[in-house]
Amino acid sequence: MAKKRTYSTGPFRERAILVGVSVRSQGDYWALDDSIAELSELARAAGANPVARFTQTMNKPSPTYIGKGKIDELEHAVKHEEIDTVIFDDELSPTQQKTLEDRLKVKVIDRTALILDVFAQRARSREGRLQVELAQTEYLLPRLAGQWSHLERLGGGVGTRGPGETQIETDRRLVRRKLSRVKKEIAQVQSQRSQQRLQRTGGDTKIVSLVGYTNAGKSAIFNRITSSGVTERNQMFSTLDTTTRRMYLPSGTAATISDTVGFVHKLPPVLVAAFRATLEETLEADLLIHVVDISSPYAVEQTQVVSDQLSDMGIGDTPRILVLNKLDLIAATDDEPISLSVLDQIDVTEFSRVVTSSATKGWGMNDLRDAIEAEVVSATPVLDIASHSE
Ligand SMILES: Nc1nc2c(ncn2[C@@H]2O[C@H](COP(=O)(O)OP(=O)(O)OP(=O)(O)O)[C@@H](O)[C@H]2O)c(=O)[nH]1
Ligand SMILES: [Mg+2]
Repeated sequence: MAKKRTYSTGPFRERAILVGVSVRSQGDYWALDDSIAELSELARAAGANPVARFTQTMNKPSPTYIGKGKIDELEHAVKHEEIDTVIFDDELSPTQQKTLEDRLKVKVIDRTALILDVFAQRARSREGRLQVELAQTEYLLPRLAGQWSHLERLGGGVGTRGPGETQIETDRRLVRRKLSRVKKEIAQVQSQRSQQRLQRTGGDTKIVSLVGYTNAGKSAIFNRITSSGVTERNQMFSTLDTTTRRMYLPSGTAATISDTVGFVHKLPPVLVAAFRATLEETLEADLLIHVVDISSPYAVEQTQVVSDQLSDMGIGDTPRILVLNKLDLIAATDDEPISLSVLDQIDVTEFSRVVTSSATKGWGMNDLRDAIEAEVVSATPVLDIASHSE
């Protein structure tokens, strides 16, 4: 069957339908439409072309993820819109996925598979690839029964790419063997890294780590502060590997600062677990710099997601500086000064200091250096909202 294309030239992109639900009893602070908007961005990043959205608000979770009537509607749309893939906004259980795939007769993937796919495309270093491979394999293991013969028939593409792909036709025993091999390799990489860290820090240099939502500007700030050339790009998950540099604080004291992988709403736990080696600098940091893109309409939600994920990782109590970045994108006019209304909506007591910045304009970098110095040298937390001075 010939596939519809939006344009006659350019690469073929799978036509996808996005599906999300909001469950009243679960009271998520992230609105359904916003979550689907982000899913759409992830789908594009993975190479799909989202052509329709199906959403439903329900009183309680459904065993089939969405209601019966909606599945009928979806089935109809899949047939008539020549859909290749249906993407669900939450992690589906293996049974849900199988049931939906049997019913819709096209590839069914979930948010987790999509995020793993984007990571698989971005992974360059050996460590990054190993970690994505680990996460994909952990994700696939409970889903192996019967599913992959079906998927192979449907072809690969979005949600099936990456190092995990080669295992599609193997059985669980082989996958388990592979899991232990990957884990062993990661352990080796991890021990090399801790040795390097020890050499670098001599054990007593303070460790500072940038954290934040993907695309917030962590790499841009890192480059400004350390004069490095880490990739900064307007796309999700540009950074997967941690880069660490020595930095000198205004008083001359040395510290190390690390740029690392970003967070996202509903970040799959398999991924966080697999990326433990990469996140080591963050886990062991004396100070976290939480970077927020203040120009995003979701700045408040994104800040909350990152705070929650840091708590889940067991580092909710590490001292933290809040950096409100991309200040240049919310420029003030003569009549209206810059609005930092985000500050009214987030719990600033989590942070010892707040700095405003624009990494691209170079605003606020000296304030940030001063704030880091004050935190790691004096270690007396004071809530001090500095305005940029450059
Ligand atoms: N206008 C403006 N753009 C910025 C600013 N800071 C970063 N950017 C841009 O925002 C995009 C994302 O920046 P990155 O530094 O790659 O973001 P990141 O937080 O490292 O993102 P990931 O590595 O994907 O998690 C890039 O296109 C940057 O040039 C800023 O202060 N103002
Ligand atoms: Mg980055």
